[in-house]
Amino acid sequence: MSQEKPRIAPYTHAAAGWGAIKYVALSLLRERVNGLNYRALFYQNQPNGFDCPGCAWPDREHASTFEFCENGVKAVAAETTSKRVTPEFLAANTVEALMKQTDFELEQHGRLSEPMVYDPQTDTYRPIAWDAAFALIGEQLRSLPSPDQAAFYTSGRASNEAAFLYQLFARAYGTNNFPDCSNMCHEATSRGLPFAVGVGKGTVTLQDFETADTLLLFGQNPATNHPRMLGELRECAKRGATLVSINPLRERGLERFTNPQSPVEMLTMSSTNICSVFVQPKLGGDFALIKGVAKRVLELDDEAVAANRERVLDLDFIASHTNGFEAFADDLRKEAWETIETESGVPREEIEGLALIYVRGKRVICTWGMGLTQHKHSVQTIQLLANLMMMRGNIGREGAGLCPIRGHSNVQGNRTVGIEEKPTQAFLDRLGSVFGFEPPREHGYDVVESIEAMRAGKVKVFIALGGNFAMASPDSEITWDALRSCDLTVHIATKLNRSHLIHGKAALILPTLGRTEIDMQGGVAQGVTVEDSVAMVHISYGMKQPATPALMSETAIVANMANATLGEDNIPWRWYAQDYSRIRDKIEAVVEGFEQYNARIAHPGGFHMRIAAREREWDTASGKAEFLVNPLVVDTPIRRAQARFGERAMVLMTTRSHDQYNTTIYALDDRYRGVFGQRRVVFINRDDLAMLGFKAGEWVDLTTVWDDGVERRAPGFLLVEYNIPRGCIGAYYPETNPLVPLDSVADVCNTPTSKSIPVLLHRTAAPVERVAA
Ligand SMILES: Nc1nc2c(c(=O)[nH]1)N[C@H]1C(S)=C(S)[C@@H](COP(=O)(O)OP(=O)(O)OC[C@H]3O[C@@H](n4cnc5c(=O)[nH]c(N)nc54)[C@H](O)[C@@H]3O)O[C@H]1N2
Ligand SMILES: Nc1nc2c(c(=O)[nH]1)N[C@H]1C(S)=C(S)[C@@H](COP(=O)(O)OP(=O)(O)OC[C@H]3O[C@@H](n4cnc5c(=O)[nH]c(N)nc54)[C@H](O)[C@@H]3O)O[C@H]1N2
Ligand SMILES: [Mo]
Repeated sequence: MSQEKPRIAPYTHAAAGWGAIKYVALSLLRERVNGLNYRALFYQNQPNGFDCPGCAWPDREHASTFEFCENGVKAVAAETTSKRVTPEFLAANTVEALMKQTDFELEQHGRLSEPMVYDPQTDTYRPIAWDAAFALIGEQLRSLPSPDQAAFYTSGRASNEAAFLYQLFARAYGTNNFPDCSNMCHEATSRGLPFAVGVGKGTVTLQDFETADTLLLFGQNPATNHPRMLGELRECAKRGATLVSINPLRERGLERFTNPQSPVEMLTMSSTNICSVFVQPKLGGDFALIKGVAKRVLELDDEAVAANRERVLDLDFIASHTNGFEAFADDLRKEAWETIETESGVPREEIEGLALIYVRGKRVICTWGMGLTQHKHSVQTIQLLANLMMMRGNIGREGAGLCPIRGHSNVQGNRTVGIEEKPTQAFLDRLGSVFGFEPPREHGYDVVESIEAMRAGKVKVFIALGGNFAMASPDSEITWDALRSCDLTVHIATKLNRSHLIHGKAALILPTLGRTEIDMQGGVAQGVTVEDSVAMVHISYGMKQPATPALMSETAIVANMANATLGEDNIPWRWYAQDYSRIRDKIEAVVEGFEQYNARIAHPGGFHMRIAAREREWDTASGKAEFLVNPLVVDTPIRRAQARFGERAMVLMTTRSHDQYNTTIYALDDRYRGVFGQRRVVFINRDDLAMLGFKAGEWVDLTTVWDDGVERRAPGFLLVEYNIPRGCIGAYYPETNPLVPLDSVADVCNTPTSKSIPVLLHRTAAPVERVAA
């Protein structure tokens, strides 16, 4: 598959279907999977099985027959591979040599097998006993002049139990420095929505998808990133619901879909059309677009009043549940259509068409992904989307609501149980009183602030519970320097990745169990709990023997780090790690919504965390949902770049290919976008190719237009003509992270603006290996 010759060939089939099945067969073969893996797959998202480590999309009651998902299969195959990173392998390969390998190659070495410590004499990692590793961590942390010189990163796969113990450890130690993957992902959702509707989560459940008649899908690519969601969308489409994709790219996966679970569709080679309408704003144009739709809704309401027809606005909802509608309406009336059209890149007729679809919908769900959250004005855009939904009372009733689509399988749960650099005082009060200590009150560092603090010598110890910080973070060179300036870096991980190679003066790699593996503590197999994108909490049990006997669970690693640092006089860390139900009891005592936690997760499918907004209760300062007014800003980094370079300055989005999971590269294809055997491509509009004097198939370097005098260059990308708006280009992450300036962040939430970077394209020669091939 990936080893095939690089080529570009547009995809003409439906998404999923036989292509997905073929991929699965190949990925199982490639990972030299044995019989156990089929068993592992079978138990994925089953009542007594493990939660899929793939994504945070919910399951139907966890009780359906095997839910087939290509994404899940890839994640499980990657975790259950029979290949191992052994001490011999690491002794034979210096860090310098490993740095020359691609991320794809690093991934291929398999599972980490033993705890390892960096040896500067030989520039290799060598084995270390668990106790010695924990002692090293304890010594380093205790020797810091201030606990705020340590940062505790989390990637969203950690279970509630591991994450809760981890934040307790860091706070008992004395800091709120919790950079996490959310800071780079749905932070705009988590920070923006509470001011609007009182909660930073979605308001729908899976059942709402059964009765929704209109779905607006903003900026996400479910065929690749949430394949099980596609099954749900297909059911909606079959029922006759109207589905609209709002995305600069016309993602193939949203056009047609063959359900691998439907034998009839598979055999007859038929497929269901998913989206009937495609709106293609320019990158970052959603704010203006949504404003236009809202403005048109208001106009339609005015017309209804004039013609004495039924009102378009939900006046009852607005009157009894919201504040600020008049100011919002004034703002909409003042906005000129011309500005809306220019800034969104969508013609007025299309915006009016979208408004008509919206108002015809009796039950509207809107979903969104990274296409909305990774821009300068993401928070404002999401608040505006909430306003649009509130205009017609589309929140807190059946079949309608807000639905942010989360990434990592437990990223939402991590926040719920306290992975949060800006905790509320109420949370800290409860934590302190339950465990008998005074937690730190100052806000801690997020991802971007942690990198800045490392650079400034203010953070000296960096600990990562999962993830690949060096590759996921922006401004790679600066981030790497920051990590290298640390005294100690610690990575709790399942597989080797580049973050392990970009290390501090001292460095540890601590190998841990994956979701699929049996977690024995005190002679009893432990389950861990996770919260999905729609706030369902359920338990997950591993099914497979651990990859090696030396692995330790994340929860046990955290408990041992805490014990080595703080001792057990106040908190019996290892006693908690002996039986995870003890941790759940404490989560219940500290975090609202976990009443009878242990009893309720015993129920198949788990339980739903209460979302007040779903019941039209608003946890805002005023007790009402708020129409927040945000101006349309035209002075953006992109505009400033265009002022200097004219239309040659393009906006770059960094996005995922089909065969990757964030920084993990499974293979080199992006099937639905027609890219095979390669990743260094850039998607560009035909007219922009002509304007720049380039041809598809030529090669370019990309440089960022920024004003700090730093040259940011990503070399060697193949130009691919694509259906993308003019002035916009797309390329894959993480290859393009060196282009994202550290201080190019979203207002309010500090998320790197990975989907809107001003860049220039420079002609370059084809790479040597491509010329030779
Ligand atoms: N197979 C696989 N599954 C995954 C992941 C993975 O890497 N691989 N990652 C997981 C994680 S952590 C996450 S957060 C999710 C990410 O899942 P998505 O949210 O789908 O993330 P991206 O692939 O970055 O794609 C974003 C989509 O937004 C569009 N877009 C870009 N800019 C804009 C814009 O300005 N406006 C609009 N309207 N659209 C825009 C792009 O064209 C693309 O279709 O997936 C999760 N699931
Ligand atoms: N330019 C650009 N940058 C981005 C994005 C983008 O769209 N564009 N997207 C952002 C987003 S949405 C996110 S969420 C972040 C992702 O940032 P991260 O979450 O930090 O990155 P991942 O690639 O998901 O982490 C993969 C690593 O996690 C480890 N791992 C896997 N499973 C487990 C497990 O069960 N336990 C433990 N302890 N470790 C495990 C493995 O070692 C693997 O190498 O990247 C962000 N960065
Ligand atoms: Mo994410």
